[in-house]
Amino acid sequence: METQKWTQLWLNYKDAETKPGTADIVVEGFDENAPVVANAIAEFKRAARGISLSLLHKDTIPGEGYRALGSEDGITVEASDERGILYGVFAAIRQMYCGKRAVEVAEEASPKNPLRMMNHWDNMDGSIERGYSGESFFFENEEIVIGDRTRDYARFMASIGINGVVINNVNVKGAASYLITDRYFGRLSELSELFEGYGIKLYMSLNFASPIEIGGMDTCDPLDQKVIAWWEDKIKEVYDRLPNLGGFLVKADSEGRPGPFTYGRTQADGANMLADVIKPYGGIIIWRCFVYNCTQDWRDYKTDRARAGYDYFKGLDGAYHDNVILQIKNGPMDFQIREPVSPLLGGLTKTNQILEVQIAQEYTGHQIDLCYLIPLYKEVLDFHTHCDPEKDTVADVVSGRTMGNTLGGMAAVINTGNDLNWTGNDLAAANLYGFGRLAFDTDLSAEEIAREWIAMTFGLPKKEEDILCSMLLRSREVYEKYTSPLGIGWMVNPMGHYGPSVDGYEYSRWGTYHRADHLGIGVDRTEKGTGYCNQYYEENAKMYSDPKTCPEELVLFFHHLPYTYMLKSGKSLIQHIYDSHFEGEEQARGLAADWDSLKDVIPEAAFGRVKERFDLQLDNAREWRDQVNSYFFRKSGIADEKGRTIY
Ligand code: GCW
Repeated sequence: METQKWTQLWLNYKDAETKPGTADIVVEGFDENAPVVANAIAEFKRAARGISLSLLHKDTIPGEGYRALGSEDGITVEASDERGILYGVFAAIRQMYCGKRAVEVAEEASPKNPLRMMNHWDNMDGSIERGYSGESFFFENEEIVIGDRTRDYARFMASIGINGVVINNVNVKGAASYLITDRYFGRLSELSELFEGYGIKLYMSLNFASPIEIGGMDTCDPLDQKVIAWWEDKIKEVYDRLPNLGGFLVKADSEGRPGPFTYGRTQADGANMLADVIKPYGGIIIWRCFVYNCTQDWRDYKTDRARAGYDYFKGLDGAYHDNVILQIKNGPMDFQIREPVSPLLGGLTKTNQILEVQIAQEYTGHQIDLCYLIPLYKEVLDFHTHCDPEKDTVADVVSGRTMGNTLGGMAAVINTGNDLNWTGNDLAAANLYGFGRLAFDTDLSAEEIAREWIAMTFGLPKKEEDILCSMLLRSREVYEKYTSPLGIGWMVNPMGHYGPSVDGYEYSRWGTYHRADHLGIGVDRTEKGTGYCNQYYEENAKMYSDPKTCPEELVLFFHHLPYTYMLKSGKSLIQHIYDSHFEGEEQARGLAADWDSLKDVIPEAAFGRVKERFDLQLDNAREWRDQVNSYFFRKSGIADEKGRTIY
């Protein structure tokens, strides 16, 4: 049986075949046989047949940056290093597939973020935690898989400027604990080499309890001399075999994972110990701040999960060693469709920071529902933390502009799997593409990115491009409207996290409550409540602590309000809940109808795949609408002013 080959996403080079095959390649100041340069040339030949290419060394161009310029003689890419060459070639290809002729190509850029990383939550049995696009293409039956698909993956990542990939789940269990042993070094070194050829450093997630689990010791106390000695030997062994390894990502003391708290040590004790051990090899330790009490009592109104990251990590600002980076989720809870920005971002002023976002649509529709997430990432990046008189946005902080540090950037939980189209929903690839582009250049707009992705993936006529672009740009708000209202989050089915269950998390241990009763809803996070508001700098603390100045889309995140509370729109809170849910469902149907209108211009297979997803999305939107509206009607006893059907 013939198996269909996977799609080429935004590198599908539809027109390339029609062009004549030979052209000159000139390389000056680089070794044309060096893997990165050779891969750049191969990519160019594949995408732009018949066009000449010159690759020139130019010291004046910043690291990883490039200047790509077209002329009658073809394309010239100048850079000071090999990654710059690779990115410059991809930039030229992008411009040509976005409508420029070769002579018109002109772009000069260098990355705004030093680290631009993908985090895979892939398990070694092939499953993917929160994966909605099939199984892992890195792991199968506890073995590492390397093939054509791995190379295509690396090409896609290089084309959007990704320079680091963590291949395994942050929940490191079973076989994954053995990734730092002889059992896997051979394959890992092959993978690392393949990645290096595309400017990507290999990283792995690490089990903090490795000394116990694979070392046979009875402790993993980070201050124990025997434990430190064990790590020294282990890391030496790892770097003997994987000299290019970037370092490790660690989830400690979180959701049942082991960590320094067991031994009465701090997060800094844990991170610094590993960082010191890995330092001689140039490695880094990326330490996650997703640490909170996941065995909370729902009766307890004082403990607030939103506070946890700041409470655990802020006090140690300045104590983390210089090859430690703290990785901070964009919001204080967990990747909801709307959350305020984590107060740790910029709250820390002496510590390297990476912003973590989730491309995998765990709470945003499982790559069934359309949800273009770039506007959400933009909001986070543009947020003024007030940590500095000038350079105070999250983009400033994580890029290193605020502190003048060189370790920081952006990481994303990726949405890929071994589905033929990589991302389950073909349109979810826009988030994958968009994250990389945005991490490289945080000034790009959500619309520019959407248009690039559409042009490269589908190459549509203007009118149809506009339709698809508008669909993407509307989708996040539509999803927000038919799911949980005004920043409250969490009304999802527990465990799976798809579909509504208004009280699904209300009486659970996870610290995720909406506190609705017959009079009102919301969590009081002001001084009178949990005090979370005060984790922000004064300007923001003040803004959030008053429902009148708090951005309305977040008002229930910060305040418990009566259903009769009047919003700026002149609507009561309850009426807003009804209206937004009716509108959201209707607008979801609008998205599906727009997709139908593209039938003639989208390749048949992709069209059908996405159409199936829209059918499911409409069921989902309807379910959300009716469950949420009915729930609040029954709680409040207040009827919909417009008399629509509520059950
Ligand atoms: O959102 C939660 C997920 C877990 C995940 C965890 C984390 C990898 O539900 O599946 O575990 O976050 O970020 O560590």
